[in-house]
Formats: sequence, structure tokens, C-alpha cells
Amino acid sequence: MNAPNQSSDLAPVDARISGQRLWERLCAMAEIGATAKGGVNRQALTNEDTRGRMLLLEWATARGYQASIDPIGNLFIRRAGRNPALSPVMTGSHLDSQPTGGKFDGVYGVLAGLEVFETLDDYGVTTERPMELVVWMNEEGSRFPPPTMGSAVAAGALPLAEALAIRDVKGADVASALQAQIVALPPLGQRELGIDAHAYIEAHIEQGPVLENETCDVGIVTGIQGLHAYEIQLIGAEAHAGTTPLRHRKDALVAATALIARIRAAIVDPLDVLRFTVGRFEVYPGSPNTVPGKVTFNIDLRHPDAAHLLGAGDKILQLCQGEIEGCPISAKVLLRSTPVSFDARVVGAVRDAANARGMKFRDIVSGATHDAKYTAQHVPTGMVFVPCEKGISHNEAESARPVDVAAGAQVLCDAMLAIMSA
Ligand code: HGY
Ligand code: MN
Ligand code: MN
Repeated sequence: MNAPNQSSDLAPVDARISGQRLWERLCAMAEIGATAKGGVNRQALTNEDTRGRMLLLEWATARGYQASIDPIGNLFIRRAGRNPALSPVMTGSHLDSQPTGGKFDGVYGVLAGLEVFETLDDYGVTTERPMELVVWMNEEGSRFPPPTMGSAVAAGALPLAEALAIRDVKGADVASALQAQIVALPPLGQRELGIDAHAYIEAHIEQGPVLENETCDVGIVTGIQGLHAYEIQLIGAEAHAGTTPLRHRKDALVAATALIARIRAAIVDPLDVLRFTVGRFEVYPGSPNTVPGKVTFNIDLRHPDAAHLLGAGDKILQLCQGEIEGCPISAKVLLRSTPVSFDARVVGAVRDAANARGMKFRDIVSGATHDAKYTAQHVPTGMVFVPCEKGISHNEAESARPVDVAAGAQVLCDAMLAIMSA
């Protein structure tokens, strides 16, 4: 590429991202935690997650960007601007994945942000404000529930001490896993908790079929639906599978399945807008010939309307009182995040950027949750979506096209520059 002449954001330049470099970086990152079925398993604070962060830091420090980390492990990469005292224009997403995750969920937003920084370097663009790329810790919440843990703590929605004490199914807590990661990473600047940005724009795959079905190049994300996360526990009594009559049993698994059936019946939504999922279900002691003495399961509940979500959530908590099948029930609220509408100015900058590039686009509300729901509580926030194949995500078959990931990164670049001086 011919390096264009030196310029600054005062003299607008048509900075065009490199789709090829972005695609190469996505492929390189996908090798870390790669699974046999073509996806990734890079769960938060595992060795794979640490290796992914190390690769990103390698690319970032090669460009002279400054890296820092906050007390919950959110990683910040800063591209200097003319005036360091100004709040940065921020972008970001996450590198951690589901256990059977895809190559684009989260990673795309992180590497699209890096591509924007590198493109501005290549075009010699010096911006007035610094720019920051944040890698939110544990967005997926698959190893350590709840999801969006790092951004929730940074936003003050989840106490740091509570998050650090959360354990995975093997008993490891966030604090020790985070400490192990920090020791393995290169030395990083220390960063206080908080979200300080002039604006935040995140690029992400849609994780649904709408954009692909409508042959849109990008989606202008206007908001995110609300999400409640609960942990439910039922306590029975271990007993011998062969000698214990059913009438004498306190079978926690029978109780849990009866309770889930009751909850589903109580919150059924004929419009199929409410999303109720039990994705984690632990049976203790998990022996084929011992009656289960304890069951712990997680509920993920979502809806775009705050009142409907709250109503369903309260019904669940009412049903999770007392006992069922002789087993006492306990319920823990892990997260209650309300639906979010993004800042009109930032949404407009994303829409204008797509329009100026002659792209086909549409407004869209995100069914998936994102760290942007927490940045939106503190700074003007928006997102840009790109299509993914058949809308498949949280699945190793997740896929996206080079032309689409490039288009989203270009919109991200243009929108970040536009919001810079807004
Ligand atoms: O669960 C979600 O919506 C996100 O993809 N972690
Ligand atoms: Mn994601
Ligand atoms: Mn995800």
C-alpha cells in the first residue's frame, strides 16, 4: 500500500481498512483454542484465553500502543492522540469464548478495533483524542457466570469482591485464575476500575439470521434486550439407587426437572419473544447408582421489554421458594440487566458511516448481550453488526465472510473518526 502523505483528523483522509490483514489476524487468533470441529474453546482466564491476549499484545506493542489492565482483568490498549488529557474514543469486545464457541463472537470486535488503529497508523492519521481498544474480561460467563462480568464490574453493576470470589465447576475462583493470567502476561500498566470514554462503539457479528436474510452489509444496532441470570439450587439426600424406595427419596434431580417444567409453564410466551434457557445443570454427586443429593442449575432469561422481563423474573423467583418433591429450593440473582437503547448520536454516526460507503444496512436490536450494555450506562455507546452464516453462533460452525468483516471494520473506523470531534 502506498503510504499516503501525513495527515491528521483535521484534514479528513479516506482511511481504508485492510480486509486482508484483518482476515489473517482472525485466522491466527482462531488457532488458539481451536477445536476439532472448526470452532474455538478459549474460556475466560484459561491458558488459551491468556495466549489469545498475548498474541493481541504482541500485535499491539509492535505498533507502540500502550497496554494496561484493571483489577478485574479488563485489558486496555491505547493509541495516543494529540491531547492525552481528553477522554478516548473507545472500541472493544471480548476474546473469551464459549466451550464450543466460534471464531468470530467477540474476537471480531477486538481485531476490527486493532485494524482501525493500524489503518490510521498506515495513513498517518493523528487524532486529537486518544483511542482505546478494550478486551473485556469474561464476557461469555461460561466458565465463571454471569456473562459480561468484566464490564459489569467496571460499570459498578457487580461488586469486584463478589466477582473475584465466583468459582468454576472445579472450584477455581476468578481471583486465582486472574492472578495466574496476569503473571503469564507481559508487564502491563495498572488501570483503575471505571469506564472513561468520549464514546464507545463495538463491532460484533449479529449472531442471528436477520442481516444475512435481508442481504444487509451491516446492522445499525439501536439497543440490546434485557438479561436476567439466576442460579437455582435444590438440596435432596444422596441414597442408594438399589435399596431406597421412591417414597423415601429426596431426589434433587427429579425435583429440579419438576421445577423447570413448572417455570416454563408459568412464563410461557405465545409470541415466542421471551428467551428462557437452562444451559448449565450440575448433578451431585453425579454417580449413576446414587440418588442425586444436590442439583445446581443456571437460568438465562431475556426480553426486549423491561416490564415483561421483570414480570417473568419475579414469577421465577416466586416459584423458587419453599420446596418441591421434598427438596428445599434456593435462588441467587447473578445479574439483572435492563434493556438498553444506545445513544442517538453514536447510532447516527454508525448509520452515516454505512450510508457514506454505499452499504445496505438496517436498524437492529441485539438479541445477544454485549459489554456495550454496560458502557451505555456511562458513556455514549453504539454498535455495528455484520452478518454471520445462517445466524449460527455459540456453535463451532459459526462463520462469517471476509467481505462482511471488512465492511464492519470500515464502518467502525469511519464512525470512530466522526464521533471523535462530535
Ligand atoms: O450470551 C450472549 O448473548 C453473549 O453472546 N455472550
Ligand atoms: Mn460476544
Ligand atoms: Mn457470546
